[in-house]
Amino acid sequence: MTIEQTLILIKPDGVRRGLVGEIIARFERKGFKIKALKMLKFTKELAEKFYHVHRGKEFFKSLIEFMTSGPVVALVIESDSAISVARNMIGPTDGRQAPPGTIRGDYSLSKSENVVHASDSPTSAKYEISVIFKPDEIIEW
Ligand code: FUP
Repeated sequence: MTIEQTLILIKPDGVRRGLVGEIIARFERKGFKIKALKMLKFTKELAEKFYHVHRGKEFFKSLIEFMTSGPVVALVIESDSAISVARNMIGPTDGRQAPPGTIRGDYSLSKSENVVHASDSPTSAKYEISVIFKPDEIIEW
């Protein structure tokens, strides 16, 4: 058993479309513990820091514009193997290819506006959590 924490973002399209409750409910029902939760609006600087691994790629500018286009909801969730479990629940990047039953498969028809983010490795989870949350915002319970 490996207890992990991972960072979930409900992206601006998910917030605009009123999917916040639906998406949080899926993670809760699965059994994750919510350890931190907040709504925020990404600045350009924060979005570029969060997605620094994609700097230089052809989609980087549109990704930053999209991620700063409205509020997001960020969560730290915890479970055994949280990182891979959450990745399987969100599905592949492109909502057109994501299988039904995954969040992207059920709610997105796009590779860029794909409703939700989940960290893809222990290294990125640690980094992404630290970009969005201060240590004292993660609640022990
Ligand atoms: P994912 O880990 O599934 O969120 O996907 P990536 O880390 O590869 O990409 C991060 C985000 O960049 C995606 F969620 C959407 C955006 N993106 C595009 O807009 N176009 C692409 O071709 C690839 C990614």
